[in-house]
Amino acid sequence: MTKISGVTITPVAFRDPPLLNSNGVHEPFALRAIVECRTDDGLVGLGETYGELVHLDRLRAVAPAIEGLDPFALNELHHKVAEALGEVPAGAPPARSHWSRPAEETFGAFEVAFFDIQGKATGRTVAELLGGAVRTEVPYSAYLFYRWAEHPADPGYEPDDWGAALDPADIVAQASRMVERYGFTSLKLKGGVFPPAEEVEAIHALHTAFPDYPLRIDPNAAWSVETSIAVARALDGELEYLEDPTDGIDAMAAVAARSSMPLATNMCVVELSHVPPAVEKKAVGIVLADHHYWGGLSGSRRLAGICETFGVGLSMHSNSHLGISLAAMTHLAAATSNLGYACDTHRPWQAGEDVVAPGVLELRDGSVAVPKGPGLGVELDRDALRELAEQYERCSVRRRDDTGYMQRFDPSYVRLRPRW
Ligand code: GKR
Ligand code: MG
Repeated sequence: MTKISGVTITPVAFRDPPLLNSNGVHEPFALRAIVECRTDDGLVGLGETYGELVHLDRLRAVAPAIEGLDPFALNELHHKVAEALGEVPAGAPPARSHWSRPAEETFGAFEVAFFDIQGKATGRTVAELLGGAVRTEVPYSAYLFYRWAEHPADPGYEPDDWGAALDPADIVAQASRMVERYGFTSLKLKGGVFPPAEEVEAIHALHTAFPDYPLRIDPNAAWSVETSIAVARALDGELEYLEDPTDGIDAMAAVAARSSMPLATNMCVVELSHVPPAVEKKAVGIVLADHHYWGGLSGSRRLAGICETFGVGLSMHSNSHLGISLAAMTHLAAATSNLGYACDTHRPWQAGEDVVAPGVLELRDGSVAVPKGPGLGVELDRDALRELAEQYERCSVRRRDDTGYMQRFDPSYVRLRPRW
């Protein structure tokens, strides 16, 4: 029987543009951890997750504990992760009822690598292992950001050619370029950056320029209940959904009760215990799945089933990521029939750096074709992995800190929730 014989965790850094959000601005480098699980018969399974030190420590604490495991034994993997993170006493019977978010995150990174091995061992794609693809192409949404043209304090850092986006006309220009280059057919604006009236104008401008496109805005809870209701009124008839206008299930429920469009979230429903109150209070119409924190692909499938049961819609969240994550997201979305919305992805902001070999995962007509090779269907580019690992060693970022980075340029900046 195939067994896990070794695990390598490699932190990497890739260039990230100065994208603005309600917490501040993206630093020049985004961090990821690349997980490689090797088997005694020569297979390598890939996973990718957050690269901050706290995550690396957890991955490294778990890595020795999973050696010897059968890569098909996902329940045992659950248990080993919880044991290694001190969430269940060693030797206690396996259970997964009340896992913490850190445990779900750590499990998710290894679970994707295990699925990759399973696929390579059986000649099946991950989508097939998840029950079979119900779509061959997975639609993604253009993720529009207000942004600066370049990182102000990094003279050696070559800026990308997207330029600044600071007003509605810039956002329409950014959307046009995204649509032209990648064929996106739905648009999401990261809000919570400028006063709500300006962001409402940006959505009006997008609606005028792209009248048939589903539009979303996500201010990451930068608005009060009153502001959220006013924005929802101003955008009546223009939004596919309004994502996390305000903070917490109760506040979201108050907004939902007085808004015409559904509310979506990747903030107030992020673990199982949040689902019952959110459903009971009718706080959200759509939950964004994310295998990085919903307990991997199997945990996300469980979430999909719960959403289906309660008539809640399902979309997919993204953070800055590389190709292993995009492959996992694509297989998951392909095999999840009730995923009814174009998924989020930060892919266009990635400036061409990746740890997977090019050729698969191209964004065409707004979609990524499900990779056909076994497992995730992507190949690790070892030279690129080494380069991005060296870039990690050279760069000073060790923890994402959008607020601290913004304060370097605007010392008066404070993180406020709600801000308006
Ligand atoms: O990349 O700035 C960003 C986003 O704001 C990200 O951190 C969010 O987690 O995209 C995410 C979201 O939908 O909230
Ligand atoms: Mg969001």
